[in-house]
Amino acid sequence: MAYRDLREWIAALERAGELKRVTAEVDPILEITEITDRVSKAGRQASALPKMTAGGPALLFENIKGHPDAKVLINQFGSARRMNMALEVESLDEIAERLRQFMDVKSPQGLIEKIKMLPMLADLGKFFPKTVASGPCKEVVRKEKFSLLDFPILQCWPQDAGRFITLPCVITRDPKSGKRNVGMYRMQVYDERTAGMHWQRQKVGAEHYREMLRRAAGAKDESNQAQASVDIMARSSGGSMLAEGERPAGKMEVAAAIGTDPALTFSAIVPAPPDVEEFLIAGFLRQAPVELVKCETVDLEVPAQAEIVLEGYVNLDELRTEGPFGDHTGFYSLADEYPVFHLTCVTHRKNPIYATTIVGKPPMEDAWMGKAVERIFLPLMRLTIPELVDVNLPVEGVFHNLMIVSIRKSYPGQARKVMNAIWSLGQAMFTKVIVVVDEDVNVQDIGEVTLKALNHIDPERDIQFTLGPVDSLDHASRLPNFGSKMGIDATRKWPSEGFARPWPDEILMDEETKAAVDKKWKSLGIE
Ligand SMILES: Cc1cc2nc3c(=O)[nH]c(=O)nc-3n(C[C@H](O)[C@H](O)[C@H](O)COP(=O)(O)O)c2cc1C
Ligand SMILES: [Mn+2]
Repeated sequence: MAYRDLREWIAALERAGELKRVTAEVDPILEITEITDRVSKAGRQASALPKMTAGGPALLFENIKGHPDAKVLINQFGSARRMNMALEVESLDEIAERLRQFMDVKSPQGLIEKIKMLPMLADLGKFFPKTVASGPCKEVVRKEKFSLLDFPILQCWPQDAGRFITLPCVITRDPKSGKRNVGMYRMQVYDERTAGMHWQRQKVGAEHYREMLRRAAGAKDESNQAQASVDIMARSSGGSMLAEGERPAGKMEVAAAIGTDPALTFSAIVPAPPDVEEFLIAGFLRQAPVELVKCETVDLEVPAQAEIVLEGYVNLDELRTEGPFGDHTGFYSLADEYPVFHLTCVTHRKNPIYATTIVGKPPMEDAWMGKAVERIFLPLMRLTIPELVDVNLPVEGVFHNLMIVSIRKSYPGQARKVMNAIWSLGQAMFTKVIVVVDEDVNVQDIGEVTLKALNHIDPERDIQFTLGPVDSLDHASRLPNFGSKMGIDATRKWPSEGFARPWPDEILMDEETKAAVDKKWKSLGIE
C-alpha cells in the first residue's frame, strides 16, 4: 500500500527502527548539517556502494532553535534499506523489472493474450494523477500573513550564501503542451517572500521559463518570433543572461511542495524525458494515483497531502545572484545568476513537518537516491543502448563525473558508439568520464574495473575526447555549462579495430587443481 503522505512514511520508518527522534535543541544554522553528516557517514568503510550497508537512520528533529513548534525531517532516503522502503520494494531491480515489462508489451495475438493484458491496463489507470477538491495541504491557508522565515530552513555549510530549501518539488507548466513538470531545484531564501530559483539551464523548469521568454519576446515582434527566440537563447545562455532592459517583461507561475510522500519526492529528481509528467512517474512508483489540488493564487496543481506548499511566480525580467552553496560535488558551487521566486501564498498542514536534505562530500542522502536512479534507469538506457550489460555510477564520481558501463561488444568501434549514445541520453549528457568495459568485467567492483580497464588501454589510442554541455556544478570546465568530456574504451581490442598483437588470456587456475587444494586445505594447517 502506497504511503499516503509524509506522515505515514515517517510512521513506517519508525516502526522499522529506521528513524531517530531528536528532542535536544539543535540549530538549523550549520548544526543540523554537522549532525546529519556524521550520521550519513556512519559505518562507512569501503567505497563500494551499493554493497555498503552504512548510512545511519533518518532523523526527525523536534526541537529547533528559533522555531519552537517546528519539526525537521532529514536523511529519509539515506540508506539502501530506506530507499527500498520508500519505493516499497525488496530490491530496486523489481522496479526496473516492472518498467521492463511495460516496455515489453507487444500487440496481443488473439483473445487470450488480450485478456492477459487487462490487469496491466487496469494498473495503468492507477498511475494517472487525479485532481481532488481539497486536501490536508490546505489545513492552513495564508494569503496575507506569510513568510519563508516561518520555516526552519537550514543554512547547510559555513560559506553558503544563506538558508536554502533543499528538498522542494518545484512545479511548473509547459506553456506549449500544458504538461506539468516536477523538478527538485534548490531555493535560496533571500528574505520573507523571495527565493532563488535554481533550475539549471538544461533542466525542464528552465526550458519552461525560456519558452515563456520566447513568447514574451515574440509578442513584441510576432513577424520574427524565430529570430527573437534565437537572439534570446544565444544571449541568455552561459553565466550572464540578457542585460538589464533587454529582457521582456512577464511572469511565470511556480509552486513548490515540501514534504510529500517518498515516491513523489523521489520522482522530482528522476531524469525523466521532459515530456513525461513526474506525477505519472510517482503514480507508477507508488502504484496509486497522486492526488492534486488547485493552488490558491496561481494556475497550478500541487500534491494534496504536501506538508507545505509555496505558491508564487518568477519575473521574466529579473535575475539575481544565487549561491555559493556547498554542493554534492564536495565543493561549493559558484554563485551565478538565476530567476527569483516571489511568494504569493503559503498553504500548509497543521504543525507542518519541514522535509529537507543536505548535500556535501559523498556519501550523503542523495547518494542513495542516485543509486536508485542508476538501477531504475538501466532498462530505459537499454532501449537506446541494447548492448548495455550493467552500469555503475560510483558515489565519489558525484553522478556526473564518472560512469562505468559494461557492454556486449559485437562490432568494431562499438565502445565509442556507446559513449556517444550516453552523451546524448538526457541528463547522462553531463557525464565527464565514461569507462566502457567488456561484459566479463563486473562494473560494481571498482578493483576489478581498475585492474582490467587500465591493463586494456593504450591511452592515446583509446581515449575519446568530445566537447559539449557539462553540469552547471562543474567548476573546472573552461566555461560554465560548456566543456570537454572523455570516454575510455577499455574493451578488449580486436584485429578489426587495427589491433594486430596477440591478446593474453586472463590468469585463472584450472578446476582440477582447485578441487584438489580444496580437499587438502584443512590438512595444510594454514588456517
Ligand atoms: C537533493 C537534490 C538537490 C538538487 N538540486 C538541484 C538544483 O538546485 N538545481 C537543479 O537544476 N537540479 C538539482 N537537482 C537535480 C534535479 O532534481 C534533477 O536533475 C531532476 O531530474 C530535474 O528534473 P527535470 O528533468 O524535470 O528538470 C537536485 C537533486 C537532488 C537529489
Ligand atoms: Mn521533468
